[in-house]
Amino acid sequence: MELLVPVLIVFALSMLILLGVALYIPQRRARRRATSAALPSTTPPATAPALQTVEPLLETPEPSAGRLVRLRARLSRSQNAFGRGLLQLLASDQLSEAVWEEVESTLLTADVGVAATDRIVTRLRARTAVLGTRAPQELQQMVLAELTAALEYADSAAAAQGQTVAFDRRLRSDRHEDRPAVILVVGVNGVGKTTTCGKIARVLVADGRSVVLGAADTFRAAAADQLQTWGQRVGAGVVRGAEGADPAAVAFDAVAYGAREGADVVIIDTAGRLQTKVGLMDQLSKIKRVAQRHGEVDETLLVLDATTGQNGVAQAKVFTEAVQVTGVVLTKLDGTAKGGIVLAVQQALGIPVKLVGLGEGADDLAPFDAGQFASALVGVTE
Ligand SMILES: Nc1nc2c(ncn2[C@@H]2O[C@H](COP(=O)(O)OP(=O)(O)O)[C@@H](O)[C@H]2O)c(=O)[nH]1
Ligand SMILES: [Mg+2]
Repeated sequence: MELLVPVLIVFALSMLILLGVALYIPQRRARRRATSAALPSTTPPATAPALQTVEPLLETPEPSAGRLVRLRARLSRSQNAFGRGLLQLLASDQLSEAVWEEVESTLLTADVGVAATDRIVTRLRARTAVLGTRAPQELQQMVLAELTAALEYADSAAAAQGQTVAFDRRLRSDRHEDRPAVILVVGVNGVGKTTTCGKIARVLVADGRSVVLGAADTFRAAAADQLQTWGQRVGAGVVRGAEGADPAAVAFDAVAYGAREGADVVIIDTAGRLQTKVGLMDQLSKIKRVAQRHGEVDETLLVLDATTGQNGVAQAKVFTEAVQVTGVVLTKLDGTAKGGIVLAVQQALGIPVKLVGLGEGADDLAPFDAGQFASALVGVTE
């Protein structure tokens, strides 16, 4: 009997412990289930930021690797006097006065322009003197760095002092809430305006955007025909007037049509005959004014032919006085070793080169990239 009491107490205690364990375990299981059930619902938001980053990519057509490879190949094939000559010079035993003069003339031959050449040579001389650098590879990297900086920044003198305001090279082609983006394309006859309109349309259409081309070059019916052929080729609608029609009216109609149809972008091609310089400039500013009745023109692209060299800078000045140019398209870079014109144009006008033309084909257009371009110029293969 005396034994029974402690046995009972032990029994009662173990029953209590068992009961507690039995009640506790299912609760824990339930809690674990709840947390694992919550997991899937917390994962999806992680994909949301990824979706957002896709949008900005559409603003500027990304350079496809193939295009840049082609740019390099073509620039180096076009007897790249610039890159090779420069490196040979810098590799000479003595960096004498005569060598620096030759470096200078090589830069000038490549159409880098007097001011930019001066700045680059002065900086190279200072750096080689301070660092005592003589290894060809280091010199090559130095030239590359100087050129890239000179190409990248709106004010390379300020960039040299660490104030780096890089050019904004995005092509403004985003549709507004209630109307399409409008791109006006201007330039002298034969530089590649119509071709560039077609190539830009191609990139935009490939991005899934609807494009309308406006044929505001009404001097010859053939000009509108050429644009129409491009439109058919790349999948863009074309608005044209009769031969000799008022170009400004065609521009107005093209924007109105684009707005009505809910197009994303309207690209207006213009005429560029210079013999009537004053007339042409008046006409361009009228086209812009009239197109603007629907809302601001987003982008006014000046097309320059790289093979015309420094003359292009003079042309550019005339155009910038008539219309506010927001970007330069440098065409026919495939046919010249004078790629330095990019620098000269940017420095003289303070306007960025946004696109480069590398051939007559629909895909021969690439966004300008300072680093890649400098490498191509200097002939650096990597
Ligand atoms: N090699 C080369 N030819 C080009 C390029 N862009 C245009 N062209 C050619 O230059 C010529 C004139 O072009 P076009 O677009 O009619 O010039 P527009 O008078 O300014 O409209 C045509 O034969 C084009 O194929 C380019 O980037 N490279
Ligand atoms: Mg044309």
